[in-house]
Amino acid sequence: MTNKLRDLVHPGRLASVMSAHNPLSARLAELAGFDGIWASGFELSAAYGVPDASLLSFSQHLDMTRAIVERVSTPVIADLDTGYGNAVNVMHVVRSYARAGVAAVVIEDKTFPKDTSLLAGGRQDLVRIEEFQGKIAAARDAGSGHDLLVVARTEALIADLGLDEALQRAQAYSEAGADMILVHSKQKTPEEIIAFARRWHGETRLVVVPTAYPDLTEDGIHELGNIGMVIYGNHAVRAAVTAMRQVFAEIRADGGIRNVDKRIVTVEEIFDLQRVAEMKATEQSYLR
Ligand code: SPV
Ligand code: MG
Repeated sequence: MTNKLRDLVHPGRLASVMSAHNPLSARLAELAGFDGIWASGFELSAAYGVPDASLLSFSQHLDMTRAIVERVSTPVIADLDTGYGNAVNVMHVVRSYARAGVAAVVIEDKTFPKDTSLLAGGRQDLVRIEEFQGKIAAARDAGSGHDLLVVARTEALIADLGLDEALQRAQAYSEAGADMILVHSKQKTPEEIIAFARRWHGETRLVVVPTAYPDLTEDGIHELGNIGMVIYGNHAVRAAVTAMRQVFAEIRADGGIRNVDKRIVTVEEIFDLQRVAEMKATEQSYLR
C-alpha cells in the first residue's frame, strides 16, 4: 500500500495538517481540505478533561486513532508522545498503529511520563540522544512493512537547551533513520523556529507546530524551504470549546433554544456527517 503522505511532503510542498480528537473532528478537517489529520494526544486528553501528561493509556489513544482512520481517507499522523517507554515499547506500539492504518507516527524525545510541551514551568526532561536514536530505529523497523513515515520530534527548544542542542539532536535522529524531524518551540514569536530552519542543512524535511507563534503563516513557513509539514496542534478542541461556550451561554441567557437554533448546524447536517444515507442504502440492499 502506498503512503499518500509521502507525496504531500516532498520538496517544494507544504502539507497542512489539522488536529482531531475523534472521527467527527477528523471528518470536519478532511472536509475543510487539510492534507492530513493529527491524531493529537493533547486533544484526546482535553476531551477526557485530564492533563496531557501520559495519564491516558496507549490503547485509549490507539482506539481514537483507529476510529479516525476508519472514517476518513485523508492520511492520519499519530501522536505517540514518548512511545510509552523504551525501544521495546516503541516497537510494540508502532506495530499496532501501523496495523491501524496510520500514515505516520511522531515520537518525542522526552522522558516518560511526559508533561505537555506548552505548559509554563512544565517538566521537560529529555532522554539521551543515543537512547532516542534506538527508539527511532525501533520505530522504523516496526513500521517497515507498512510504508510508515517515522517523525522524530525534538523537545530541545521546549526544554530551553538551545539551538545547538536542537540541531545536534535533529542530526542524530536523522542519522538514526527518521523520515522527518519535528522541532517544537514555545516562543511567542517565530524567530527561534526560523533560526533553526535556516541553520538546518540536513536532507530530512522539518515539521512545525506553530501554536505558540501564530503569526507565522503557511507562506512564511513555505519560504523557509525545508519545512514539509505544518501541524495545527490543538485547534479542533479549542474551536469546539469556543463554540460550545458561546451556544451554551446563549441558551442560558435566552432561557431556551429558539434563537440559537437558527445559528447552529441542523440535525440533518449531523446525519450527513454520520453518513446516515449510506446506512440507509445498506438497509435497502440487505434487510429482508
Ligand atoms: C499534541 O497536539 O498532542 C501535541 C502538540 O503534541 S503540543 O500539544 O503542542 O505538544
Ligand atoms: Mg502530543
